[in-house]
Amino acid sequence: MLTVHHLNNSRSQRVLWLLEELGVSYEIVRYQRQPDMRAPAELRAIHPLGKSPVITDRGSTIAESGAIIEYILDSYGEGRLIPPPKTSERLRYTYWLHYAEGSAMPPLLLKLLFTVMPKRTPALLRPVVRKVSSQVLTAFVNPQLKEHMAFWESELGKSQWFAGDEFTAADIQMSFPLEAAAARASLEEAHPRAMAFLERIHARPAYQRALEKGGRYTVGR
Ligand SMILES: N[C@@H](CCC(=O)N[C@@H](CS)C(=O)NCC(=O)O)C(=O)O
Repeated sequence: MLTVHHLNNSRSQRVLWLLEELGVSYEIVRYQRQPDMRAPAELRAIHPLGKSPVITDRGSTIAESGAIIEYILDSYGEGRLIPPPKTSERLRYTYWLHYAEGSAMPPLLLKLLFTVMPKRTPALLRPVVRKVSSQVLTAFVNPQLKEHMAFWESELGKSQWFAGDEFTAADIQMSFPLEAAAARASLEEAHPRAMAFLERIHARPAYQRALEKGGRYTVGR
């Protein structure tokens, strides 16, 4: 049976959600984040980078959210949640599937790191680290996030889902950047379509079932 190696409160929530949308049976092996938020060492026994999500199925180990989504849809999708090939929707789908981790997440991760860093610095060094972090955020990270969020807002004005009028796995992949932006980049300010997207996905029964299976998920809530 397909196994999801699930790190609590992480991107592997998306994989649970996809499997729930498709009605595929799966089992969960759970891993708990350490106090420093890193994954425990046991996850490295499954994949050398020790990141989540990772799945194992039919003798293969597959890491990286986008690759996992492709594998699951190829193996179990029967054409669901992906637009037909050679359509403009399929092109948009492929774009968002890659963009989510390739372009949207890096500035969101920088935002998290430079926000948290001063809090975790010894008191003596904290004023310097706070100043540097604040400069990086102001000059580099926040302007980029602003552009990305405006881009999502504009794209969601063309259709209610990222690849077109139909809900697809690209929306599942894009959920994490939007949820992260709502949690740490003030997405709620002046991005009503993006916030409505989040409301729509959170109302889906499969999203709710995945939450029950995956446990506490503070990025999404
Ligand atoms: N681009 C990768 C990112 C994987 C990733 O960074 N996962 C985080 C969880 S959201 C993780 O495993 N963090 C724990 C750690 O780095 O130790 C993907 O989408 O699968």
